[in-house]
Amino acid sequence: MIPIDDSPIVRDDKSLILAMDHGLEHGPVDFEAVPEKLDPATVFETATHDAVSAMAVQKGIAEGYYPSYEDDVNLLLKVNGTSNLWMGEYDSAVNCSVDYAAEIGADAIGFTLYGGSNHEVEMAEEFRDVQEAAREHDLPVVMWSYPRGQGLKNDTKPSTISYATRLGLELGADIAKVKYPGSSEAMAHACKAAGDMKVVMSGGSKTSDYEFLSTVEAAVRAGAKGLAVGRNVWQRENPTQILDALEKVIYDEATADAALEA
Ligand code: FBP
Repeated sequence: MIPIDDSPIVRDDKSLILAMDHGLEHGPVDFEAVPEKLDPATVFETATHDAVSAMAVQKGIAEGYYPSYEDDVNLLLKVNGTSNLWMGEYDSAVNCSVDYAAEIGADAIGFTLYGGSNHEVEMAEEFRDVQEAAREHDLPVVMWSYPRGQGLKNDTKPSTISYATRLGLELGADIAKVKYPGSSEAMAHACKAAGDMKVVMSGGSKTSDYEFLSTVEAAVRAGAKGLAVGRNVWQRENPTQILDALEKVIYDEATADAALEA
């Protein structure tokens, strides 16, 4: 097993994962304000920025676009996902095998686990297969750890987010991606609950530069090892500018103010 810190998706102990699986998870609605981003090549271009340590996409986009970017972008292949057309209890279809992900050049595997869903048991069993296959290929596993489902009223409650990171640790993820629990203190507890596993913050819907960078700063200060972000980067008019600032906040641990002034 290769130590996670030796993975190309980690730079100086941190990661900035640029996610673009929204066309599946949310539908084309996320691209309405930025119709040019419907072309995945535009987001792969953004992912060539030095700050981006991996780009997270589904199989079809990897097959079609990754060959043109494999020298400049590290691929995080998301092996499950569900559309917003699905109206049932939270679940995520496994739509790519780890063997095939490795064959098309993945540097890491991504998997969504909805702890608390009525489908948690099957999802955890699917995760077992994915995690063990990933170990065979020496590929790290990033868990989108999103407690959701009938019993969960608030998916960003501090105790829920700490439970989410702990699930990642105990089920064998290398990195867990979780929602920000609302404060640096709550994030610190979630990172502690993760033991030696890395925690990255989930980006969320687009906010102002300052609000976004301040939250990332607070998460990093609390022990988060970076960010997995989509809309807050590629829905912006100038993704390079926000990536320049994120590079400072994440890797240099600069404040949001300092990153914006530079
Ligand atoms: P964002 O930064 O745009 O939230 O993207 C990160 C991500 O996890 C995507 O990989 C995924 O498609 C989306 O968020 C899921 O969002 P939601 O939490 O709204 O279901």
